[in-house]
Order: sequence, then structure tokens, then C-alpha cells
Amino acid sequence: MATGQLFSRTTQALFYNYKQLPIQRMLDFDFLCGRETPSVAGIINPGAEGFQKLFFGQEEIAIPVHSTIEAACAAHPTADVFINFASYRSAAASSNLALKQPTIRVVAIIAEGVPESDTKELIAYARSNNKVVIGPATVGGIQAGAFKIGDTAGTIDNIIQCKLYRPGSVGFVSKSGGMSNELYNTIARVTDGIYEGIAIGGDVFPGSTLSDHVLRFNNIPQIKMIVVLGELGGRDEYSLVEALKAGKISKPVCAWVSGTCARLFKSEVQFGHAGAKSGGEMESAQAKNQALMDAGAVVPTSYEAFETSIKETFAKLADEGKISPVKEITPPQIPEDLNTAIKSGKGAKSGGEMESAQAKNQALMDAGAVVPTSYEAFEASIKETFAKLADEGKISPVKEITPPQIPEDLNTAIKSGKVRAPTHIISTISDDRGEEPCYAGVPMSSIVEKGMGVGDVISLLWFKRSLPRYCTQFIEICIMLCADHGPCVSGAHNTIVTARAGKDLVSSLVSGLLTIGPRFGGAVDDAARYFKDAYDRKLTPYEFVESMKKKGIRVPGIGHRIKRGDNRDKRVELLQLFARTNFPSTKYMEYAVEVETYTLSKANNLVMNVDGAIGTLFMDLLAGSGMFTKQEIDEIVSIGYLNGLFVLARSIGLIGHTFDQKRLKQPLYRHPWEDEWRANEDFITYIGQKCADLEANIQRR
Ligand code: Q5B
Repeated sequence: MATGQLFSRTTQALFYNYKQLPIQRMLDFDFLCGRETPSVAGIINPGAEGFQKLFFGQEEIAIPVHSTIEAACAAHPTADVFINFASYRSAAASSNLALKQPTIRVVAIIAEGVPESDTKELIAYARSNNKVVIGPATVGGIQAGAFKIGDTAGTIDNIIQCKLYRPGSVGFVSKSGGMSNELYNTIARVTDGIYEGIAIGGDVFPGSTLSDHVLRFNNIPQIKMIVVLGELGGRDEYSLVEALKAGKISKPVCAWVSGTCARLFKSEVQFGHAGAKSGGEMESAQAKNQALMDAGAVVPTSYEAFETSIKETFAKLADEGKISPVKEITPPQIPEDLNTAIKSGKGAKSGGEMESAQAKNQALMDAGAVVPTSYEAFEASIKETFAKLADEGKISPVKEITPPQIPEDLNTAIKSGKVRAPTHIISTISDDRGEEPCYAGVPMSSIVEKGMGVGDVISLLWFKRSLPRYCTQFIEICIMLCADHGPCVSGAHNTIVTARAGKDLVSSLVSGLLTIGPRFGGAVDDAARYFKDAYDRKLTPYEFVESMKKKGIRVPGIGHRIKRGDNRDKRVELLQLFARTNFPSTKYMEYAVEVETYTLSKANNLVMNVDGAIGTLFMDLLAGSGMFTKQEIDEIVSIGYLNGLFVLARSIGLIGHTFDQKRLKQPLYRHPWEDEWRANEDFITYIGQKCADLEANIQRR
């Protein structure tokens, strides 16, 4: 491993499994250190996507959440540290996959109990590919003032106390995460502080060893001395002994191997870590301490003396002029979280002589008041007056109480940076806080100045990007062609009936909109989904239609109540013409035409309808424009953006029908009596026929 720095002030990590607290602690540390970018670039939460809101100082930021490691690495190619908070069951598999990503350089595995055989595989892969594994069973590591893994170094108070917000001159490596906190404290007290601290974890086979990190520290110029805290069990410390003996380490090393008390036990003892068990003599703390001392490390006689030996080693380096003075800084205050803060409950002018202070004091004194000679003597005269009263037994003892703390007003506390409160709504499409409202970052004035149309506004607000002119034109054509289709369709019919019942515009509109669904107007998304899937899977029209039939699903985008093979829907033809002239590719729509040829051979009403044309052509638009990733296209289809085009368009017509009915002062609608009666007559004829058939059957038997 060797080489030098693992982290810097710009290092960014991908965090596997969403754990709010350690991520927030990393971001708080970043803020404390004055980092410009958050150290967590993305979160991987298998199966989930979106983003998580967290604080970066006072400000709330949205950290993207990815469902796979590959997607996260592709989205954040500069994030080269992978912090794995998976359980011991899945830590090896996810670490393995992370190590295989070209962008990932360091993997920290927090879980305890990862099978040793799995860890060995990870180590072998990492070593042969120049990557670094920290852990398993580790809290992680920290580069002071630069980057911190997860919960390393604990709370912000502890980090401040240990001065980890700015670099010192000591490189520290230990097996134990808990003990590393202790040593961060000790080192801050007796030296100028930590430069980098790593806990390699307490497993028998750590991903990287004590000596790996010591050799690396030796190459980092800012590190002037190295502190090592080993542990009984295993032989890791001996590789350090070898390195010292071979003269590979030029910087002073202070070391201690804990667990000397193991000899007090008669049988083998297992301490907290899997690797910390007293084995043979070689693995005892005493033997390892002796070997380290023999190899040239500064080794105290007990853990209690460790602090002194670190202190003396540092003082010697300072005396020799080898330590450059550290620039002390005051870290910024991290605002408290609102809930925590709430829980912790936190003109005179001179006139004439009579009005002068002197005259008034004299008058008060003359009248018998105790008046001191100056303001400074005021306290003494109050004290003496009170003491006199007490001596005279005129003061009954006061029962001391602690008054409750008055909580600060929220707005004042937020303004002064003492608390922070999470927002309740996340919105990413528009903003009205600046000088003028913006749609996806584009100001209104530029929308008007550039002569943008409704198609552009839809692309900004729905797709969050400006699409090329032919795309926005296509959107506008869809809106225009679907705005209305006469009074007889489901939506218009409902709107008309509602308006005639005396209801208002919104009620009439929504009653019509509510009919939009899988049969009427709302088949656009399903058409896009099914045709894309069939085309991508290279199904022939026959295979596609027949497989849908087997599943009992009508092909979305096919069929119409009044349009036929010999009376095509003009809207479909217009959309096809525009797309064939302007789109780079119309492969999905042409496939739908082949499907239509097949369905028309079955029945004359099974034509491509307007939903089918829009759905398939939108797939062509998304794929052909080059402005959407595959993942984005899948998301658009799965969320179901495209029915929105029909909803938006048809609202225009439904509003028109409402106004029309009101203008015509149409009375309450009542469905014609004869219409219902005719249905009953048909039904009676049908039942009569069924009964006759049944009777004939019985007689035949
Ligand atoms: N059959 C649209 O049905 C309609 C089949 C099919 C396989 C099919 C039907 C359908 C899929 C959904 C769809 C959008 C309900 C339509 C629109 C906007 C509009 C409206 C306007 C506007 C029509 C007769 C025989 C049966 C069926 C079979 C029918 N469709 N087989 N795949 N897709 N389509 N909706 O005419 O053997 O006899 O049992 O659900 O794309 O809504 O203008 O009106 O702008 O407002 O009532 O254009 O096609 O046919 O139900 O009597 O079925 O054909 O299984 O077979 P019909 P049915 P069988 S555009």
C-alpha cells in the first residue's frame, strides 16, 4: 500500500445505506473545517432513489440517493471513497462491487462480523488493484481539518476538544475505534494535534494493517511523528517491527500494545474485538511491546505512561525545530438542531440645576436615603444596608430556586445561527424568491424575450430542461390536437352534465377530468411503456399482441369507438407526419404501425389511436433527442408523465364546454327515459332467449 495521503479537503465519499446521523456528523465536520464542498457526494440506498435533505452548516442541502453502486459512481465520478454502512451480511458483497468500480479508491467497512474468507478476498483484490480497505469492524478514520469517515471521533464537542478541525503533526493508527477517541484527546493535549488518524478495526484480518498506515504516514511530509496503539492477539505489530528494523520508517514512532493484563487470567481471554484474544506468547501484549521497543519504537512501561512518552517525543522534535507552528483557528459554531434546541429549552438628557444628578443625590441623602459617593460605591452601600438588616434579624432566608430558561424566539435563534430547522417542502422546478420568478432556473423575462411557448414552459417545468425546438413544437401540437374531441366523449359528457347541474367551473372541469383513465385518454403512458418494452425485446407484432391477449390486457393505444381502418384518426396522421419530418428517429412509432397492421387484420376498429401515437412518439422523442439518460426515460415512463399531456390538453376543451353550457343557459340534464327502457327491453329479450335455450336443452336430455 504505502504511498501517501488518503484524503484531502476536497475528498468526497459515497455513503452506502442511508444513516442520517453519521452522514450529518460528516457534514457538520466539513462545516467546522470550512470545507467548500460537502464530503458526502451521494447516498446509495438499494432500491430507492431521490435525495435526502441534510444540513451543511446553517444551509439545507439535497444529497442525491441512488439505488445502485454503479449508478452512484457514474453520477459522482470524483467521489473516490466508499463508506459502507451495510450489515455484516451484505457488507462483503457491496464492498466487493465498490472496489471493482474504477472511480473508487478507498473502501471503509463499518460492519462487525464479516466472514473472514470474504474479507480475505476483498484484501487480495484491493492489494492487487492498488486500492485501500479500512476495516471491517472499524469506526473509520479522519484527516484533521479535511475529511472524516462516518462517526469517527464522535460528537462535535469532542472533535473541537481534540482540535480535529485543523491539522497537527501526528499520524495515529490503532486497531480500536473507541480507544482512538481516547488517544485523539491525549494527542491534542500533549502535542500540536492529529494530522491523520485511522482505526483499522479489530478483526483478525483487517483490510489494511497498522504497518500499512505507518509506512504511508512516513511518506506524508506534514506528519512528524507517529503514534501506534496495538492490541494483543495476531501478529500485525510484527510487520511494523520488521519495517522499523529494516530502516523503512524514519520518523519517531511511539507505540503501545494494550492487553498486558491478559496474563492475569489463567485461561485464554477474548477481549472485545474478534482479533483481540490471547494466543501464544508471541501474540501477547508484552512480547509485542518488547519487540517494538527492541526495533527502536518509543514504548512506555504502561498505558498510563503512554501520554508522557508521546509528550516527550513531541517536545524533543519541537526542540530540534522539526515542528512548524500550527495556525490556531476558531471553528465556526454548528447551529443546534431545532428540536434539540427546543427540548433544551434555551433616553436621558440634562436639564437645569434642580435636574442635575448631584442635586437629586443630595436631596435623597438629606431625606434619609443611603446615597453613596459614586456609582462604584453603590454596590457596597446596598451590601451594607442588607447586611445590617440581616444582623437585625429583619431578613427571612430566601429559598433558592433555579428559574427555568426562557427559550429564544425561533426566528431570532435562526438569524443568529444558533438553531437550524429542516424545511417541510422540497421543490426543484420553480423559484419565486429572487427578483423574478424562474422556471427550472430560467427567468420569466428571458422566457418572454426569447419568444418561448407553452411547449418550452412544459419542458422546463416537467422535464427540468430546455428541449430543442422540434420537441417543444411536438408538445404544442399534442396539446392543440387533444384539446377537444366533441361533446360525446366521456370527459366532455361529464363536464356538460355537471355544468348543467349548476356547478362552478372547477367542479365541471374536474368531473370531466376524472374520466381520463385506461380507456379514455389516459392510455398514453401505458402505450409508451408496453410498445417500448415490446420493441426493446424485439417481439414481432404477432408475439406482442398475442402475449397481451393471453394476459387479458388490451393493447394500450390501439382501438377507438368511432375510428376505423377506413376512417383513420386525422390527429394520428398529423402527429406521424410531423415526427417523420422532424424527429431523428421514429422507431417506436413505426413499430406501432406494424402492430396496427396486425390488429387491423383482426378487427377494423383496432386502429392506432391518439394515445398510442403520442405515447410511442414521445418514446422516440426521449430516446432520439439525446437529452435524457436511459434511467431518466425509465423514470418518466414509470412516474407516468405522458398522460399529463392529455390531461392538460383536454382541460382546455372541458373549460370550453363549461362556458358553452353556461352561455347557452342549459337546464338540468336528465337522461332520456326511452334510453333506459330500450336497455331493459333488450335485456328481457336476452333473458327470454336464454330460458328458451335452457328448456330446449332439458327436453333434449
Ligand atoms: N379490442 C378505446 O373499445 C377502446 C382492443 C382490443 C386488443 C385493444 C378500446 C381500448 C385500449 C385503451 C386505449 C384510448 C375502449 C382511446 C381516447 C381519446 C379520444 C376518445 C374519443 C378523444 C374502444 C371490441 C373487440 C373486443 C376487444 C377488442 C378492443 N380494443 N383488443 N387491444 N386495444 N383500447 N384508449 O371500440 O373478441 O369482441 O371480445 O380499450 O388506447 O380515449 O374520441 O372517443 O380524443 O377523446 O368499445 O380519442 O379499444 O371496443 O370494447 O367493444 O371491443 O375489440 O377485446 O374483442 P371499443 P370493444 P372481442 S383514444
